[in-house]
Amino acid sequence: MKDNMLQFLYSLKSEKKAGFFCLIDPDKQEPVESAKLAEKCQINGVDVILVGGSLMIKDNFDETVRIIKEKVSVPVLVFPGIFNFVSPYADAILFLSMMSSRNPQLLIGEQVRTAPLIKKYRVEAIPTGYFLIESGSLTSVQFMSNSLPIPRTKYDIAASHALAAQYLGMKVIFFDAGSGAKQSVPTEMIKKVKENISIPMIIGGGIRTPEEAREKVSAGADFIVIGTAIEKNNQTDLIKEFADAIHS
Ligand code: 1GP
Repeated sequence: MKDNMLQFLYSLKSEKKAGFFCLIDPDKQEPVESAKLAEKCQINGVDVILVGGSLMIKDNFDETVRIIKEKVSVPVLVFPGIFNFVSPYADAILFLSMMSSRNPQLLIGEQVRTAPLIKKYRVEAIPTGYFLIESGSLTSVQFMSNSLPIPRTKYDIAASHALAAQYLGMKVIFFDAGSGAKQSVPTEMIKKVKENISIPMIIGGGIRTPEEAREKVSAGADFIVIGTAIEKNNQTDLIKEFADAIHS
């Protein structure tokens, strides 16, 4: 499975209505707790575990990925937030360029720093156009990236960015309102973007309920990322409800 993550994501999309990604932030708990959460997610219908965060203060990233990999059989992908990093234990990395930003460090600088490590560890890199969307309040990713999000009512700007990502060769795009966002990516924006591109779209940030997740899938989201809602309300039932809403 290690060499075919992109293919796995494409087939996930064709087998189920959409894929369910759970985001685990190593800064929020000890590695053993992260692994328990990942196991619970897998049992209750999560398709992919993402590991990452905006700060990574605890210096436990590799250990977290390693222990999660021991416990689950679903793919474990690195979602590096804004500062690219990689783990030899991961199945793949979402190799991000933050294309909503005009900060060169996030468009190409971080990638140059990380690329040799990806080669060394032989981790699959999935070229991902990453877009931060205005969410009603200042999120960690916005502050840490020192860049403006795409305004939430400017659908044309969003669609043009997504199309540029596709023409530049990105295999997937990620529209993110930021972790714990007050408002998730607008449903209308997802519709407008999907009309313009043919690559899959990941949607995350501020999705709190299964109903909201279902709405994003109906609008065209191919993959849904849930972090905070699961982390705060670490309940089997809720994870299952999210899985049902996303898959059906
Ligand atoms: C953040 O999209 C992810 O980058 C997940 O967001 O924590 O708000 O679910 P939440």
